[in-house]
Amino acid sequence: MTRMTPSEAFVETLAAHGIETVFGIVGSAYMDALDIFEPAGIRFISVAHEQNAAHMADGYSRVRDRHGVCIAQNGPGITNFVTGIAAAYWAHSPVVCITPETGSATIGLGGFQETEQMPIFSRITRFQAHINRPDRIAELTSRALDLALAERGPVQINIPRDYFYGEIDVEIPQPVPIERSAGGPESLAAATAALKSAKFPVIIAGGGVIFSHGQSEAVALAEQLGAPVVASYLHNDSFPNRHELYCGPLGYQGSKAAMRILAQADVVLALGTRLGPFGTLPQYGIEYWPKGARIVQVDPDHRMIGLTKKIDVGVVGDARAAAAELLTRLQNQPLAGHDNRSARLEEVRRQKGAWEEELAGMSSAEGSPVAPRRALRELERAMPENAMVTTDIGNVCSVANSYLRFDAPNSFFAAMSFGNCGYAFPTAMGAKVAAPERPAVAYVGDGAWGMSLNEVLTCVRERIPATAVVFNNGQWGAEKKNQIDYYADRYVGTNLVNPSFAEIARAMGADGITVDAPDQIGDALRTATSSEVCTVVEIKLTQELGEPFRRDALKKPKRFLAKYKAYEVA
Ligand SMILES: Cc1ncc(C[n+]2csc(CCOP(=O)(O)OP(=O)(O)O)c2C)c(N)n1
Ligand SMILES: [Mg+2]
Repeated sequence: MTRMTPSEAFVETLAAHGIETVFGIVGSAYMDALDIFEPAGIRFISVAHEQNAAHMADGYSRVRDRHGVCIAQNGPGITNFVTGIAAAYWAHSPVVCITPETGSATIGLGGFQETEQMPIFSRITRFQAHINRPDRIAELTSRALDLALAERGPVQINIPRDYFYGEIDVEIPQPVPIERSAGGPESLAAATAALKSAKFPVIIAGGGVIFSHGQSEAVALAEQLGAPVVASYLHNDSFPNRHELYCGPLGYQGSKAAMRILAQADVVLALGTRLGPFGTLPQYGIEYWPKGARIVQVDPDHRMIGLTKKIDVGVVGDARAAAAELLTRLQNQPLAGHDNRSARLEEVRRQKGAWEEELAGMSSAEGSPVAPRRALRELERAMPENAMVTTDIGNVCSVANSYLRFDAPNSFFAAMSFGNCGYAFPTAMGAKVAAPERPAVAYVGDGAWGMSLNEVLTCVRERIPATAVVFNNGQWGAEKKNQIDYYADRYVGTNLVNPSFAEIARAMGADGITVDAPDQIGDALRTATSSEVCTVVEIKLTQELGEPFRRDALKKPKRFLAKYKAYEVA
């Protein structure tokens, strides 16, 4: 036991868990701890809005595969975190949300900057630690830090602001890492049997393959089975895209080849995926989910097993360990899918070829302003090998799903199922802080850019040379697409009036490049990603839009009242 202040115990515990970076905005509530971040080896990155601090922590955590930490002032600073933490929850990011709270002596009186901070985060965190006495600050902080990694999701550490002060005798806890296993013997035996008997096995490689560092095990298993591999929605970096067995990503604006191959499966190995419902909806009119196939699902979270799809075998296990175990069990075994291996591979080649040809045909438009798909193709061509790419929620960003290819894991950090506009840029900033040697590129729509551009200030101030590619189409396009398809072109709230975003970036002390022709895009991206300063590449696009997000959830409007009759669409 050592005598120290709770602030010292708190900061020492963060340091003991290897925390080097904290994103946030200063506040008196935790200034006593903040004051000793630097001597503890912790860099405090001062941002423009707390939501973005949470997104930066998310991006940082996804790249480092370690904690991403954010902190703010009690009350309004903390409520500003909510969207960022919800996004991290659905991205499975180990974000640590530190929430100093109003003082314990006056809580409940409605003093300054007071709100109940535990209920707000109760459904978007994996664990909430409330520091109920100053002398438990290290223990509870350490517990939260362990659980963020063990359960791969955000945790909250709620600290009454007066509990940073005082004197306590404390031992700083060391991290308690957990070992993950392949799953139970019975489910693994059933999974092996299913894969052995498969005539057309297909693997869905999910985020769990990345989180478990299981890419080489997944590759070995796919090769052993001769199984085509598709990536789950927005996990385009879960399997080397160059591999001959790789077909492409599923889901909205994904690969038709991946969908057509999955549709032929008789056994599906869903490896490290919860099979999120949005990511498995029919696309392009293709009902690709193989309803007759036997489904083997591997996920470390037993609550995800069989949640969204009917499955035949559920393995509660780690994707890497399970893949390695299945590989061992399948070695030197007769495989029903062995004889038609080359035909299957031929089918993969055929489907990939057809989709690439279709994509190329859609992506070759000339002219200024630039057609969105042409812009995405030019960006794809110019993307540096080791880039980290984040994508926002918007029509152009979503169409990018077909044009983003990766060979290494931890390269693609899309706004996942929470689907919030404003995710991509701060996440790219966090990624850049986590891996300064790699280019960090955010794809952002012009509407969403209005939520993020304030963080260019942070990039300048904190020297974070992230790149933003802003798709300037003068509209909240993804939502306008619904008005086009369902609401007789009545554009309520979807037209934008934009300034020059490149000029704004320059006024903020960053660089800005405006491009309005296809042949300028590659150079602009290369200049931006090799620059020492944050660069905003603004691309002037046509207003062309791809398929809407939610055909599954929209209906033509029906109106009963006479005054709204003209607003009915037959
Ligand atoms: C925080 C938040 N607000 C609103 C929405 C609804 N929404 C989804 S896509 C979209 C339009 C995005 O427009 P823009 O960023 O310009 O991209 P574009 O669709 O034009 O490519 C909106 C408003 C959302 N997903 N998140
Ligand atoms: Mg737009």
